[in-house]
Amino acid sequence: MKIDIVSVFPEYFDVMGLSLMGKAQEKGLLTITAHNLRDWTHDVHHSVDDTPVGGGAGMVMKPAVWAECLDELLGLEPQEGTDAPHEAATETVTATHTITGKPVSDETPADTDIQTPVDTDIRRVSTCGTAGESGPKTVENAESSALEDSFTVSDETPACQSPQEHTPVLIFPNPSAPLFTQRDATELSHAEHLLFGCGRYEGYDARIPEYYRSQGIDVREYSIGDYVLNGGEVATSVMVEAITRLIPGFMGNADSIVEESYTGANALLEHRQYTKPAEWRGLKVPDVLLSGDHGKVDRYRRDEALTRTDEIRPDLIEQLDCKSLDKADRKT
Ligand code: 6GU
Repeated sequence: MKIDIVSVFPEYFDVMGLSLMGKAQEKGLLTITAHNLRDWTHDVHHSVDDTPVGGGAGMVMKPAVWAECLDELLGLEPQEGTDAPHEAATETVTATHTITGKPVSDETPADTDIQTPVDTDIRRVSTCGTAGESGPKTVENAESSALEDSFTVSDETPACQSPQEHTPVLIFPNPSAPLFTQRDATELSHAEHLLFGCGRYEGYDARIPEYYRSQGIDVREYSIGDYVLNGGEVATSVMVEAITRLIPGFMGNADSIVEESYTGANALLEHRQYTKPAEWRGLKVPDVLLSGDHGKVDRYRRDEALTRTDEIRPDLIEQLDCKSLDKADRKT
């Protein structure tokens, strides 16, 4: 899977080189590239926002800058003349960087990022190599190795489809959009290319998603919860993590994601977990979990999941499909 993220703070995504997400990139299952939206501006101030039409507080992100960026990353023809005319940028700003499992400073001179020209075509960018590779790793290389890997782990992947044949899914985090759920994460984990556009300030011009939808692109807008964040970066990180952990081969232990506990009509909160010792600071692990009787353990855990869900998230109980309940469940 290839993930492009556009933001005015691409450094937010440096952490994606860590832990399982970093390992997945080293394995070639995943390529994440964070781009600086300001690389597509042409004025000396690299401005990306303007005052809201109709008045009101704050600033709104301008459609023209986004469009130049998204046209390029989506592989669409640039629309000459429809956007504000531009002079060539003279200043170099923070450049695109591919995030790998290794800190950039380990293997690449610190100023490599900053020297990338503004008009860089990301599909040709070579940035830092990953451990065990001799040459620099291009996005294209990473992508083809991702494809090879996914053939070995999943027979659902159709053969002989070039990546260009897959239009990307364009995702805009937006606190006023429908909630992002496990169901969305599962669906998007099958995509080959995701492009996230992180808004800041009071948001982005509403015509941006509208335009790309009109061009036949699969455009999604999602909120991650009922609270307000400063911008789409943290929401994007949340969605990327929820999606990528479902990629076949991503998790060391495949069992950990079999449950898919928030998906569909069987969505229940998980039962609580314990490890050893059986008694700690006077608090005991429930006896049944020590009994060695798997049937009883399963029943106990299922009851606990049902009771806890009823207490904490009654909305999930209401959505439950009655057919997914057995006789013993109904007693609980
Ligand atoms: Cl997607 N963006 C922002 N700015 N705030 C949020 C959100 C998104 N989801 C919940 N709060």
